[in-house]
Amino acid sequence: MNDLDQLVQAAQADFAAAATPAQLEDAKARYTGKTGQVTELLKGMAKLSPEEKKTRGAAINETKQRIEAALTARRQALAEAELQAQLKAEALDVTLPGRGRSVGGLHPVSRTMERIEQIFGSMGFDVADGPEIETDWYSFTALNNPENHPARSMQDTFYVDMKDEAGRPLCLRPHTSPMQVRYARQHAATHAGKDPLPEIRVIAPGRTYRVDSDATHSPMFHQCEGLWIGENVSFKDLKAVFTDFFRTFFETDDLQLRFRPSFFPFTEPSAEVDIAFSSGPLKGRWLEVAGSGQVHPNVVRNFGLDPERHIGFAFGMGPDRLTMLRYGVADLRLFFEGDLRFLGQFR
Ligand code: 2NL
Repeated sequence: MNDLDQLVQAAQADFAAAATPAQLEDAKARYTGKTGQVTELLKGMAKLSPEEKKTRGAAINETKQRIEAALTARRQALAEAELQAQLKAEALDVTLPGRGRSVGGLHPVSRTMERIEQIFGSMGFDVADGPEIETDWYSFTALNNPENHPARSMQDTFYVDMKDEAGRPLCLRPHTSPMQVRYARQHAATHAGKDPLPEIRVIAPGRTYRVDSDATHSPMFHQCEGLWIGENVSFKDLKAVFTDFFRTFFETDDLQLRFRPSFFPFTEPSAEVDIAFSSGPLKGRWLEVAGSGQVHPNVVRNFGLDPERHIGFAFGMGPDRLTMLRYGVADLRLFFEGDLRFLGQFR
């Protein structure tokens, strides 16, 4: 084997040993670079005779071509290997089943809220909405709660670390009544001097907060209160509204209603409202579904109205409990845990 064949073989071995494109380019420089071995051989031809130059030159050029062919082959092999490695690293398993995209749905309590708004809306009730952080006056005082009433205590009501403009305490509203007081006062101011005063017919659905937590009480729960004030609104209207509401809500006419005397500071007289189904799993059981009563004269006064002329009724019901009854759910906490295995059943 002559020196040129040896040089080709050495280059092939060197190129084969290069594991990366950078190493390969280093190896290339040792042969065909400025000071590479092939370049040196070409420089060495200067001292040869013209005859020798011809044969030696041709041989060196052929050697250079073989080395460059080996280089090209190795470059392609390295590029191919790199591509394969990348394809392997970034491989997608197209046989994996997709994650799927399921359709969301309304929370069962939201469904109840929408139903309540729709049914009362059909009876001419407006829907009021307002702040969840309320003043002591709107939460308790306006509603005829005595100064020392236990509902005002920190054992029952969540107070926040802020005060209103007058430096009075602020709390998370323990019922949605404050909204109705705001609505009624606004109504009285807007229609001041009108005779007769247009009726107030409004419901206030929303989140409410109390210090209480067990299977039937959540510190955050929902309430829907209602208010109807006019010049001739009585308990018989309340009974008609409730009968209509509950029969529509539960989609049955096989439903009885009864009022049980009760006490609330903001109504006088007051009554609990019970319903009983005459068929189905709850057949014959009296279920407490709302509190109600004729709005107390002091509260009417706090609306900015004259209790001698403007009378009516108010009520409060629990949409969470109505949802439990409608769907047969035994534990209230399920509604607020966010478990899709539970919530997905109401779509
Ligand atoms: C209950 C009791 C009730 C009211 C709420 C009310 C609101 C105003 C004036 C007078 Cl602005 N009353 N609301 C009246 C009676 C009962 O709720 O057991 N709720 C679940």
